[in-house]
Amino acid sequence: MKLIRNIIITLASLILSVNIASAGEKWDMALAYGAGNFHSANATEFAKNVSEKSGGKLTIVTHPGGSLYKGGEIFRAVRTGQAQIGERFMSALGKEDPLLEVDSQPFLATTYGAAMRLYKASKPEIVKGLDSKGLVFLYAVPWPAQGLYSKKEINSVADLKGLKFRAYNSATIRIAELTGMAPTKIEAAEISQAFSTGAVESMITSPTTGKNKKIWENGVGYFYDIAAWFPKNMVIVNKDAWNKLDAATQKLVMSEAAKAEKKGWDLSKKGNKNDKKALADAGMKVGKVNSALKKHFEDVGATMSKEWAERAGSRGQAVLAAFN
Ligand code: PCA
Repeated sequence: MKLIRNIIITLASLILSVNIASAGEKWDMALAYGAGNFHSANATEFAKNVSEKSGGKLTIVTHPGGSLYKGGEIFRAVRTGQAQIGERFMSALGKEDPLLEVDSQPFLATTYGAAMRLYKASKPEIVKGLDSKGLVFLYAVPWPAQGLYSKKEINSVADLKGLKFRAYNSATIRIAELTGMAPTKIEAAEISQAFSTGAVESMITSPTTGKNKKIWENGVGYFYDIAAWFPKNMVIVNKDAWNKLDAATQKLVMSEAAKAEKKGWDLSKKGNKNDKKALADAGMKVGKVNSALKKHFEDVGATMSKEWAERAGSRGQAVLAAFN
C-alpha cells in the first residue's frame, strides 16, 4: 500500500513539475495608447511574433489604452516588476534621466533623418541609464512631427498669450511658460475630455494624436505644422523578468524588437503625411505658422537647448557632440 502511495505521489509531483517547466514565461505588456494607434498596433504585432516563434517559452499579452497601467504609471510598473514589459513616452521621464528628454528639444532634429541620428547618438547612454535602474531597453519609435493645435486662429505670439495649454512633458510646459500660455500636464487618454470641458484650448502634439482623438469634434479647428521635434516611445523590460529567459529566447526578443523598430519608423513616416491629410479632410485648417511665430518658437528652442545642456551635463555634451 505504502509503495503504491509513494509511486502515486512521485508521479503526481513529476507531472506537476513538467507542467511548470513547459508553461513558459508570460509577460503582460502595458501600453498607454489606444489599440488603433500605430505604436500599439506595432507592439501587438511584436508581441504576437515573439509568442509564436518562442515555441511556448514566452507569451506576451498586450494591454492597450492604459487598461493595465496608465501612461504615467508604466515606467514605475515595469521597474518594479508589476508589469514585465511596457511602452512609455520617453521625454516624460526627464526626472529619471535628462537624456530621455533630448528628443523633445525644439529644432534640434526636425527631419526623420536627423531624428534617427539623434536617436543613434543618444541610445548608448540612455540604454546604460535604464540598465542601472534594472531595465532592459528593446526599441524606440518616434511620433510624427509635433504641431500646434488651437481652438482659435493663431497669427501672432500675442494670440497665444494666456491660452490654456495641454502639455505632455517638461519640455512642452517650458514652451508654454516661455510663450505666456498656461500649461497643464494631461496624458493623451484625457485629451478629448480636457478640450470638450474647456479645461484647455491648445496643445502641441502629432497629427496622429489629433486624428486618433477626432480632435475636431472638440472644437479644435486649427493645426499649425511647426515640425520642430520627433519625440519617441520606448519599450522596456524588467531585468528580473528578462533574466528568466534562456539565451535563445532573449535573442529572439531582441531580433523581433529590431524588426518592430524598423516597422514603427516606417509607420510613423506614413502617419506624418496621411494624418495631416486626415485632419484637413475632417475640416480642420492645416497650415504652417507664419514667420514671426516660427522665429518665436526657434528662440524658445534655443533657450531650452541651453537649459537642457546644463541639466544633462557631460553626458548630454557627449550626445550632442556625437549628433553634430
Ligand atoms: N502624442 C502623444 C505624445 C506625442 C504625440 O504625438 C501625446 O500627445 O501625448
